[in-house]
Amino acid sequence: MTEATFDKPFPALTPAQRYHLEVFGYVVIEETLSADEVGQLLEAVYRLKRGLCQLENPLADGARFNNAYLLKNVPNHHFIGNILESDPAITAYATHPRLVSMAEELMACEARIVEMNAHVNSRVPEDAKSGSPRYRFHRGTDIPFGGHVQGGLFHCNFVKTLTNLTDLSPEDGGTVVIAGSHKVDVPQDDLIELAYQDPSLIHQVVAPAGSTLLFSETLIHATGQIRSDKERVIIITGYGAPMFPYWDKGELSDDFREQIPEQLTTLFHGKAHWGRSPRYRTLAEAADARPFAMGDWNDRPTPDDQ
Ligand SMILES: O=C(O)CCC(=O)C(=O)O
Repeated sequence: MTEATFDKPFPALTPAQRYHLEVFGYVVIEETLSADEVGQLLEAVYRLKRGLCQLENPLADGARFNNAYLLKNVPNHHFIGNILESDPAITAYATHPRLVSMAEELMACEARIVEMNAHVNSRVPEDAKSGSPRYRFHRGTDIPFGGHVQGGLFHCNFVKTLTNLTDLSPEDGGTVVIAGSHKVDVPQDDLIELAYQDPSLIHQVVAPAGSTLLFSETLIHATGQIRSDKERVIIITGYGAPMFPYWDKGELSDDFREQIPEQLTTLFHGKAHWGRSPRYRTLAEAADARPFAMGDWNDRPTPDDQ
């Protein structure tokens, strides 16, 4: 049973995509964004990076540029945090009806945005020399706390939609994950060690620009290793259950808050309540294939408007 606050497809994933997500803890969906939408987001991220790089102190304790700041500021890696209101195209990405619904399907509840950031990174010279890459593997939540199973399907209360804005060939540093680790509750270091012993267990995102990696934050994952000369640009929204806080070291500005339409209240502010508006599907259910574009973030129709 779905209780939508704005019009979104449900289920958002095809049975085969949901099965892939179930088995591996992630699924990559190509063409979630059009070439034009990718272009708008790429420009927005580069504008932010330029603006931030002009600040004397662009880190969290310094000044902000369009409310964003740098979480990492080294020549080959700019990690830009708190970008939710930094550009209308970026806000549109975070509120994209299909992407929000994909997140809700994995969480099994209504979504609240908990973090929003972007990475612009390129090859680290020392990395290119190492034949067997080591990654900064991590999880965002643990399985007993973050996960649950209902109707035979795994769900997690913290998930991400990570979209690459540049093409990713195997040399271009796509996100790496330890396939299936999202529901194997044994010490994380043991899983990491066995994955290094059998690298076929490490799956890497290789996909054209405009593809979205949807994953459970119980899945062990990391930034991949760039071995090409290409810069990688990705944009990420983290979604949590509606009673979760926003944890991106940021506050939405008053000006932005005033523009939030009623049907997006939970998505931006969450809900101070235990009710999570459950969202479950069966594997047999076909995807709701209605087309949804990125559109304007503050002009999302309600289901009744349709
Ligand atoms: O850079 C990446 O591909 C992965 C990002 C990541 O590890 C995260 O968002 O937790």
